[in-house]
Amino acid sequence: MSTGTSEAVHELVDPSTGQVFTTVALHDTAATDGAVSRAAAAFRRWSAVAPADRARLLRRFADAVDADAENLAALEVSEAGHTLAGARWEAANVRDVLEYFAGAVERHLGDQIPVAGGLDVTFHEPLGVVGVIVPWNFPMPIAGWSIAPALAAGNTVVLKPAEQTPLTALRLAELALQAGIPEGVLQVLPGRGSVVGARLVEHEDVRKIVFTGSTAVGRQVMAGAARHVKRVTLELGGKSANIVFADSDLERAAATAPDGVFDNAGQDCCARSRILVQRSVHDRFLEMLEPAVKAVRVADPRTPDAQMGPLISAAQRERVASFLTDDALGGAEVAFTGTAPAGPGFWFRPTVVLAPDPRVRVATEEVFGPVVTVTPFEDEADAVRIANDSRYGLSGSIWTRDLGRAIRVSRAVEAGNLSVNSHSSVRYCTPFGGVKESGLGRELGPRALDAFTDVKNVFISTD
Ligand code: TXE
Repeated sequence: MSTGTSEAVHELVDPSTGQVFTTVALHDTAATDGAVSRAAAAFRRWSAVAPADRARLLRRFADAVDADAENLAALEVSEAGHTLAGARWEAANVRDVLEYFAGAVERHLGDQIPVAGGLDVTFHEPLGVVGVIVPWNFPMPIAGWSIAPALAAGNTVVLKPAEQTPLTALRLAELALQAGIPEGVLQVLPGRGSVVGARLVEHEDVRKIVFTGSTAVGRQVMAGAARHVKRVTLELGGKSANIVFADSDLERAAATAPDGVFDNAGQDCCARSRILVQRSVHDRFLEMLEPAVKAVRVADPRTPDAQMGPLISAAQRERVASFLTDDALGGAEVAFTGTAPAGPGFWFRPTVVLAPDPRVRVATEEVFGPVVTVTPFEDEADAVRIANDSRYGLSGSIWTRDLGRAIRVSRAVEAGNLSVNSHSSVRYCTPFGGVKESGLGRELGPRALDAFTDVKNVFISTD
């Protein structure tokens, strides 16, 4: 739980109503230092707990999350504007990730290396206090993706949620305590990025930072972490391509393209926000895309059939709209839009932009809203060239029935996570992360524990 002195009281706004629904105390640097010392003290005890016992506690934590799933989902809907269906999936994802890493830690084996004159073995040592800085777009699962492997490996965590969305993380910390995870092992500290976040980055006793957020802040985090040679994992922005070849199941590609980009109102680092379509099927694809976009149910996220909710804030809505002015479009044009409620709340209509020139701003910068560009390409080489002409490299999709092409293009596109004939990017058991300015390191999957441990080599002489 959060403890320590508070800097200010911060109002939380429900994005679907625009109304303040509760307040939260923001912490200051002194409170951050206090939390780090408690985490450092707790680390000495927690790292000494046998992996099997840590795993048992994490499974109990997973059960507590499961039992509280409806409440967690409701909090996510209120603070982040997620659809109820999406928020339920997120609570289940946190449960799954806790169970997965409870299982993984006992299989995180060291090596025994053949050497002369003795025995050489390696150990995976926990790092110490891990600072986790979480954004507002998927606050609950992103918290879980660090908490689970960090704690499983024997680290302690101080987590700073985004200013807009602290509630699910605070609840997770309560559930951890209820499950028997000792005090100080997981602390959640709501606060400003420039205060609590920056302090975690600069604090000597924080041995690793996991940061998810904008590339601009990610760069500062990496620079700040360098001072103490702190380990970093960075999950940053994206501008992912959805490449549709003429030989694909075009109907399916068009029907699913809205899911690939409008999930969470496009506030998704994996959003396939650039559709690249082979020129020979470009017009036919657009004809099929239009009804699919118009059918997206943008509605009160608490209604069971809502497929897309509001944007996180009025500021985000302004930011998204700023990409669609004539000046910003620079020759690109809005082809059609879906529908959205009139308000109150921070609604935005799913919007499709024709961008024959892929270098215009709306087709190169991360919009982080329900806006997708459509650009034609000539052939495979052209598709790969346009897809890779980006400073980002997080995810992407490739639609084709030609297996050889699927493999060739998957190898050629510069991204950490690609899907063929699908838009799925995230599974707790597979690695996730970006290349280029989309980030550094991988979360989730079978090797994630490596990122929360250092290898120690020990040589034991037999002489
Ligand atoms: O992100 P920030 P913002 C992108 C997306 C979005 C834009 C801005 O394009 O429109 O970033 O979003 C904390 N030291 N993504 O402004 O500022 C902050 O408090 C340490 C993509 O919300 O990067 C929050 O907890 N921490 C992304 C977290 O960093 C600092 C998800 C992210 O905030 C800090 C979010 C500092 N100096 C935004 N300043 C994705 N990869 O999905 C801020 N923070």
